[in-house]
Amino acid sequence: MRPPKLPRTLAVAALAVAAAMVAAPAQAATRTPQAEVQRQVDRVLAGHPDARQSAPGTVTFAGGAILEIPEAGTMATACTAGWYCFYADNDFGGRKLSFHDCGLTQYLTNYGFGNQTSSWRNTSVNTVYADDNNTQPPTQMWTEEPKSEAAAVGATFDNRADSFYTACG
Ligand SMILES: [Ca+2]
Repeated sequence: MRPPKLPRTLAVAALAVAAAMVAAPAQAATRTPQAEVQRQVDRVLAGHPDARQSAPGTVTFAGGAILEIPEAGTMATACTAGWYCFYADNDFGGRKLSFHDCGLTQYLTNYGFGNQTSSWRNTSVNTVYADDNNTQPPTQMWTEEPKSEAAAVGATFDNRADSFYTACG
């Protein structure tokens, strides 16, 4: 399979994430759900020196994006008003990655979220265009109109989004 064409900085970030995953220490046989979430948070932080943990299960990145990792069997908190959110699972489940800026292209791959998105919610006035960068040229997939949502992006586009452009509303 052809590797995604990404700027060099993205490739470096992806390598850092991969290295952090390989370097993860052996795990105890049992752990609490909270400890499991913290382990995942630590893994994300290891690959993103500019990021910080802003709450339990929550990482705020230097650019302002926020990743929330819910405990197994639970949902992430609601998508903050005025923001737009990508979810790793259908029905707004799993990890949630939130943004609120507009007028630029951003890469989900910078946040370990490439080929992950299965549902989304846009509570902002902006319009978001999701792309798959694993195709040449990139494939424009779905459009997130202001104040709209999709509990499932559908089989064709599931786990394919790599980047998005946000038009200011
Ligand atoms: Ca997914």
